[in-house]
Amino acid sequence: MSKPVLYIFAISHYCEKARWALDHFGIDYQSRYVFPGSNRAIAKKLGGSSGSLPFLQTSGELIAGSAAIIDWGEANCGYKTNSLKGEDAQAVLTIGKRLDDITGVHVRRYYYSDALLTDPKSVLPIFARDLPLFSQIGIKLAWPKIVPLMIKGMDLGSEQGLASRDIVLGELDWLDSLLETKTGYLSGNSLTRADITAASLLAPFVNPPEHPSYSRLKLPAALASTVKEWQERPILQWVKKIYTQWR
Ligand SMILES: N[C@@H](CCC(=O)N[C@@H](CS)C(=O)NCC(=O)O)C(=O)O
Repeated sequence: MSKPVLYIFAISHYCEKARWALDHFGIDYQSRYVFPGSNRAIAKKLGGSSGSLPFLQTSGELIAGSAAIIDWGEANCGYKTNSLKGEDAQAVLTIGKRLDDITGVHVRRYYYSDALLTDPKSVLPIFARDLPLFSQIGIKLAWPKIVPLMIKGMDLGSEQGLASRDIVLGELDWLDSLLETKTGYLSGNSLTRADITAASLLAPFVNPPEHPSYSRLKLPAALASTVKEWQERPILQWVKKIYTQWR
């Protein structure tokens, strides 16, 4: 069987979540970095209905979305000891769903609302770095056209950025409270998919050295200064620790 192919954007925290889980499961796969905007055409060509990244092409199917990729990894890794289901699988899934639907969306909108409006060039290197050479030139030329499409697609703006920041703050409070059980994990006594999800989706605020792509992530000044004030929060300290221990 040929290796599964994971289609990703280097900057995407959802892509990091799927990649980390596949690494954790010990699955031998190939990463393919995607030119922004071409993801939908690629998905369509491969028979997928959603073009959002990440998606995973296996020998039999196209698996769309980080949560479904983790389900697939869990079913196909063959090592019971690597399971990310946790002792209370339903509680783990419930935490993961909120992280995916709320936390991750607003971390992204908060970041891009500042970065793409005030300093769009700062976002380019991380998208460009891993593309084939020809596409690296192409993305530099196309960037002025890609930026407004991203702004529209994600409903970015200064008001939206502030609204997302407030939502993120509520999410950090919630996550701080989940850590109060002192097991070192968000649910139960072992690493679960909820931990990988939380750490990946908050990684832009922590920039852990173990992250495969964030050496290129540069936060705009205003966002960087807010995020600096948050660094001592239990959940951000925990993200650092989880990356060091598990990534
Ligand atoms: N909940 C989804 C979110 C995926 C998502 O929003 N992907 C973004 C990148 S962070 C994307 O591909 N956006 C471009 C598009 O949808 O065309 C998951 O966990 O996979």
